[in-house]
Amino acid sequence: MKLYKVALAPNPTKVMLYIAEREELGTQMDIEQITVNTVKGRHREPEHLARNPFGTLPVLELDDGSYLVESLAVIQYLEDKFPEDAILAGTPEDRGRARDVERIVDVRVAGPMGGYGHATKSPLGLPPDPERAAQLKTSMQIPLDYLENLLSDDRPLLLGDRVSIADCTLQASLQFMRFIEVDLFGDRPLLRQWDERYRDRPAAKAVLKW
Ligand SMILES: N[C@@H](CCC(=O)N[C@@H](CS)C(=O)NCC(=O)O)C(=O)O
Repeated sequence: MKLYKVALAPNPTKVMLYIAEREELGTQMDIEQITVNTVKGRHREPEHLARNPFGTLPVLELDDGSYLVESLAVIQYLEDKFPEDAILAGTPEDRGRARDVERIVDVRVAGPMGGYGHATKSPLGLPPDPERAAQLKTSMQIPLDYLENLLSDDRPLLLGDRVSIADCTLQASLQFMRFIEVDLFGDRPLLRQWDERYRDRPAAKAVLKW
C-alpha cells in the first residue's frame, strides 16, 4: 500500500499519526509514504487527480491499485485490515463513545480550526477573512469546553488510557495551529496538559514536525 500525504496538513497528519500509533502497538503495515508537494501544486496535476479527482490528501492506494480518498475511511480500512490491536476496541458502548468523540473533534473542532487558520494566516496565501474567523472561533467554544470536561476525570487521553482516533485528529489540527502560531485553547488547562502529554508520545515524536 501507498499513502500519499503532505507534512503539516491536518488530514494526512491524522492518518500518519494513526499509522505510527498502530506501529507502536506492534502492527507493521508496510505502507510506503509518498509526499505530494502541495506548495508546488502537485495535488492539482493529472497524476494526482487520477488517484483522487477531488485533488486532496491523504490518499491510500490499496494493493489492488484502487484508492481511498477520505482520511477517516482510510483509518477505518486499516482498522479492518489489521484488526489485531485495532485502536477502536472494547464494548459497543466504548466503541460508540470513541466514534462520538472522533466526530465531535473532526466536525466541530478540527474543521473549524483549519478554516480559522486559513481565514487568519493561511499558509496557502488565502486572503484574511476576519468575519469568518470570528464565527469559527465562536463555534468552537462549546466543543472545546466539551473536550475540557471529558478530561476532568484525570484520563490521560481523550477516551481514557488508550489512544484513539480522536487524539490523532485533534493533534493533527493543533500542529497546523502551532505552525501558524495561533492558539485557540483559551483558558482550558486540561486540554493544554493533554496536548503536552500527546506530543510526548513516540508516535507524535516520529510524525509531528511542528
Ligand atoms: N474530507 C477529506 C478532506 C481532505 C482535505 O481537504 N485535505 C486537505 C489537506 S488537510 C487538502 O488536500 N487540501 C488541498 C486542497 O484542497 O487543495 C479527508 O478527510 O480526507
